Amino acid sequence: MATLTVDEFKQDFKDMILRLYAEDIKDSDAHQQFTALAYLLREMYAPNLKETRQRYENDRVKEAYYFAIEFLPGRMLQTNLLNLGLSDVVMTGLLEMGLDVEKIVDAEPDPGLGNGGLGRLGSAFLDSAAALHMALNGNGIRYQYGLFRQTFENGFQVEMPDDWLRGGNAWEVRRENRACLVRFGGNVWMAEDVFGRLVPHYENTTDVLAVPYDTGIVGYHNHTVNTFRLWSAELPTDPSRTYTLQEKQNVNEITEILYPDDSNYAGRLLRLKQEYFLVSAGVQSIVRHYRKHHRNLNHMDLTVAIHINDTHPAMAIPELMRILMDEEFMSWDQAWALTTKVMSYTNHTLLAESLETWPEDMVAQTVPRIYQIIQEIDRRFRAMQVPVYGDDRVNRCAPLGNGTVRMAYLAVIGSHSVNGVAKLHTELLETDVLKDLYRIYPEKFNNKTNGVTMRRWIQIANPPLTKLLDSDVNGDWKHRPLDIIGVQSFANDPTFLKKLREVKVKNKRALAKRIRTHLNIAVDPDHALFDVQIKRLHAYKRQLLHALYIIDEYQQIKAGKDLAVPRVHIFGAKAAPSYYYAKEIIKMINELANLINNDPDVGDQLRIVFVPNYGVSEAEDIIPAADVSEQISLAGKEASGTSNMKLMANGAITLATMDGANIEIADAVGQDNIVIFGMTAAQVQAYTNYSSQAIFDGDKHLQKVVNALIDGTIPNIGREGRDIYNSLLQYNDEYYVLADYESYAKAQDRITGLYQDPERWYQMAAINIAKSGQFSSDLTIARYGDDIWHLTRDQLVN
Ligand code: B1H
Repeated sequence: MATLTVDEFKQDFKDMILRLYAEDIKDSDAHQQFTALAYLLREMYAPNLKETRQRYENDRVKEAYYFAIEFLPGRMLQTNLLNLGLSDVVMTGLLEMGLDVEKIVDAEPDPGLGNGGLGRLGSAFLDSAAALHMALNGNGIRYQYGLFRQTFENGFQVEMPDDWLRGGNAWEVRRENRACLVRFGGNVWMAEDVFGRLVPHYENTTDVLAVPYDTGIVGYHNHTVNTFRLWSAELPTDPSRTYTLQEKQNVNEITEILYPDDSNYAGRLLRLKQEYFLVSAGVQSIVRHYRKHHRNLNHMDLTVAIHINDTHPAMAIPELMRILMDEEFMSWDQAWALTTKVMSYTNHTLLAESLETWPEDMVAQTVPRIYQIIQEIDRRFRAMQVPVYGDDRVNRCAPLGNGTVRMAYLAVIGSHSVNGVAKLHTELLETDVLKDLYRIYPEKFNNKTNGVTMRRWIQIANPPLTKLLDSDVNGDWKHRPLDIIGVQSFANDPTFLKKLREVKVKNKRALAKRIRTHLNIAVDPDHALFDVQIKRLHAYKRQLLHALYIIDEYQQIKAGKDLAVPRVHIFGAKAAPSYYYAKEIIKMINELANLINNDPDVGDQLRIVFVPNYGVSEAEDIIPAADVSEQISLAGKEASGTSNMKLMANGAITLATMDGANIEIADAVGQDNIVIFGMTAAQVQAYTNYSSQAIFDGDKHLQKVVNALIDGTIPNIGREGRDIYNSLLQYNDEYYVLADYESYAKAQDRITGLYQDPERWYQMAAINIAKSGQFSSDLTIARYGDDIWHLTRDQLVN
């Protein structure tokens, strides 16, 4: 923790503005003020960054490297202030100088280097590891453009480039001295060198310079600052060569954009290049670093662990094999033993369409040496396993099949650990998606239920709740997440529940104000229930189910029946630009919003707010104000979910199917404190003769709701309404929306009933907060460290 008085801070800040911009504070703008603050903080933690690195090196501390094609760090100013223990001093100083703190915070670009939960999880893990003194480093891509910025025009999603680096990035340090070369394409053949060793010979390759940019990840109130390294592709600086403009473009495009497809595999050549670029640069720099202190790599597994986050970085396996054999001259067997000890893999999805399979010829042309190694992995896997498990099973799960490289199988075979991200998800991996490999390697499989960092989602996003917990709850919930259980002892204390209600109303008022200013929609924070669904737009997540219920409510009002509780339905969701159906859902919800928000018959009873450009920063505004958390995916489809955890920790009541981590939330809070509906995963699996038409035909009420999509009730959705209607009826409703509708509507009615009894409602909220500790990413990352990577850590958390 840094020590600094308010006056010292004010002086330092003034000096920094002068040094950076040759200006007085009064002439500086919010972005300059943010930048000056960031530089000040960086100066403060830089010594700790250096010392942390040196400590790991000198003490031969085992370090893990989290390889991920995406991260979603969120804004870092408040995180760093909190972790350095400087929030109060700096806030006070800024206020005394008459500066607008909120404007300064908002001036920091929110790096959109990920699509959703997968990227956010990686960033939460880095935050938690630093808090626990765990040596975990991030390794990713420095995309020049992050996930697109979403706006709505006539209700349609419009995508704009996210030029997040335009104003510079105050947190990063470019380290050209640590750059390395990544080789693509060309021809490769094996031939003996002068010592008679078999080594690869390359011709006509395209070499790309990978330049690292490092950002410090500051530990919470400790001295650890870990490294988050992002790689940028540049032309090599070979003075003997000149490059054409086209060549320059080919290189630069590798790290230009993030692919905007969440849970969907596109199979583009450029994406394959991104994956190998990340992996090769990352593994090379790890090996180089290790080599500084070791004569050979024989015992690398004792101090290095590499984690493959989803299959995107799975080529780390053949890449490490390449280096061990081609550059360190290890035998295959020795290299393979080492590689499998170093590597571990997390699977994040059960959806067939998101499992990566690259065409073999594309891999052969793009990374020929890596392809050779994958072929050899495949050959040896078959030779070893066919005699035991037979041709059929081995064919089904070998790394190569149907002319493709099957990345998930490669990742499992090349790792010592494979984990799913919630209990149900891991179970389904074992019994379904990866069952053949589970049969062969049962010992590799384990579960690590996801988590969220309570520093960002409670301490930063929800100061009123933080204050209440600090004043009323015993223990040390900020360091020991499970201590938040202390809230449970107040579950029957009307005074506490009243305070909890005041916290929620305060947050709802703040959100209502933002909605009013930015979207020009009036919502009533004092009476209406805020019903929140925030996540990527995907058919399996079933925003449509939620929307159908809103149509139902609207029809009720139009029929002259008032809602018992006024509702504000809040959506936040980006659709992948190429995901046509998801964009139609957005258009439909926006038109429904337009209709409902402007219909005088509705009065104050119903609102829809579709918050554009949903991301980490928007989540920080919405989550503390949520009453209801919609987690309504078709059971068996959502691997875990993490917004469910953030929302419960902020006292929202979960309305959920038994899917992903919802099941564990239900176990934690008990059936009385969550609202569960719909089919279970087993019921979905067993439901072989589903006919959405039959359900539709048998339910008059449902017919009226669904027909609103096509009967002109909702203006301006001629085509979209018809397409959505057809998806439900003509195409037999792939995600069982109609099958679950009745159960969902009843669950919503239960919510309405519960909300009318505030004491009961806030009792439920209190229990949800009390039980949220187990979903802290501090606990999750401690388990990764203990069970998978074998790292040392702070023992406070258990
Ligand atoms: C999750 C993805 C994902 N699972 C491919 N898979 C991507 C797959 O760019 N791509 O190609 C991007 C993302 N993301 C999510 O991971 C799950 O759907 C959530 O249920 C889970 O909570 C989250 C973190 O484990």
